[in-house]
Amino acid sequence: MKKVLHVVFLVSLLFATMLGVAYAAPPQQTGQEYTVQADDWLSKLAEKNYGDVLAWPVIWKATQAKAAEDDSFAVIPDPNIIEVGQKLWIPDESEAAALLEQFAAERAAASVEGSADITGELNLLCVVDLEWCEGMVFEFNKLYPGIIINWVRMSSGESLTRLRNEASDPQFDVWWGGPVDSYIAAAKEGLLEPYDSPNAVNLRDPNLMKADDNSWFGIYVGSLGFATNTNYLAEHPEVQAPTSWAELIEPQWKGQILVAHPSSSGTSYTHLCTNIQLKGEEAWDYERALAANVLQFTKSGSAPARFVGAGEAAVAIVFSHDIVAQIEKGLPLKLTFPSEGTGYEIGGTALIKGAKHPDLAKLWIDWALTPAAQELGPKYSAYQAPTVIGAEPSKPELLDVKLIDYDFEFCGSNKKDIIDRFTNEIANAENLKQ
Ligand code: S7P
Repeated sequence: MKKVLHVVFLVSLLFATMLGVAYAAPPQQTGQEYTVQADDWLSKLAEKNYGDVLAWPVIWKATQAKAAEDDSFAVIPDPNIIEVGQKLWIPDESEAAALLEQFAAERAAASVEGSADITGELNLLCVVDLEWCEGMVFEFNKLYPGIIINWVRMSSGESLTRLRNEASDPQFDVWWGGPVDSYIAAAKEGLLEPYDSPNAVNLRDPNLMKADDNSWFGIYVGSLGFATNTNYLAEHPEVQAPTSWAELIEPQWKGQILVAHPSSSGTSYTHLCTNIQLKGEEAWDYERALAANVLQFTKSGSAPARFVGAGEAAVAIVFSHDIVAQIEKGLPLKLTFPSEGTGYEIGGTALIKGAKHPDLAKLWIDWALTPAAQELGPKYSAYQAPTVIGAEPSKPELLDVKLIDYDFEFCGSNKKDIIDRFTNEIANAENLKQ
């Protein structure tokens, strides 16, 4: 997975200004067949054939069109992964130019312009940090000043419970933020309404970044890391900031670790499901040993970084972008990653089934899938990587680490059982640190 994401983000950096990748059948099919060789990338082939690395979507989409009629051509769901021996179609230069124009037009049609004429109320269930929730409400209102947004910030687990409890009379229209594990769980329980957003064409990797039935869409990506208080390190020269999951259960960290409880926090659920994928059944012994070193479980996933920054404990397990946000605010923290591999999240958004204002919820989702909306994060201390083409990651290095091949389907489908087991066998969800 690391390789895949690494390539995705490298490509995104190279092609931040690319003209678009929306699919359309080529007007004419003049060109040549090509068999992928070792070390080929679509961008390399675009440069070789058109003198323009940015023209790689032409080869990707033209090959997709060919594959729809002729199964000897490669099906390439993710343009960042092509394999030796795959058959591609390389359109000639005039066809390539026509396709690039067509992609640009489709991309323009998939942007959001806003309107003062649209009025109404939108009830937003926001799961990211408060500052980002507030900022995005403000930004959306700049585009749609006639829409009154009533919003509430909750942790992931709480928001899922709220949607379950309100299923017969939903109070929210749109859900925005929090790892998609909860969205997958909600979709399975019939709590989400599929919506075919036109802006899903912007997604870098639709296979990974949206539900097959469009019941949720990915809006950002972030990896888990460790935050260690640098004052603690200075005062305890015998210890080093942890660089493995294994170190966290060593006696030196007794009472020095803060992490959220997975029942309330999506961050902590990502950590738990990461270890289940890394260790299988042994993860439960590991989590038991880790719990013995935990000072107190918190309710919110990002709060441990703040508490550790304030010196309440030495190490926090938190999403790396939330650690960076606290470092940028001046807290004495060092960010490290586990050498065994770390988990990552895709943050989601979805239309809630039975929403009372579905049209406004759809406007929010369409907007959330634009590069303009996704590049707003850093303005509000949110450094997750975007999911759409045309938006650049602000901190690409946070994904250039050893990532596990996180199985969202497994973690989403089994969320309730895994959390129940954790609560029953490891730590109950009472007296969580607020
Ligand atoms: O905005 C930061 C962020 O960490 O918040 C979400 C998080 O799951 C919400 O907090 P909980 O862990 O308490 O559920 C993440 O999706 C997001 O990256």
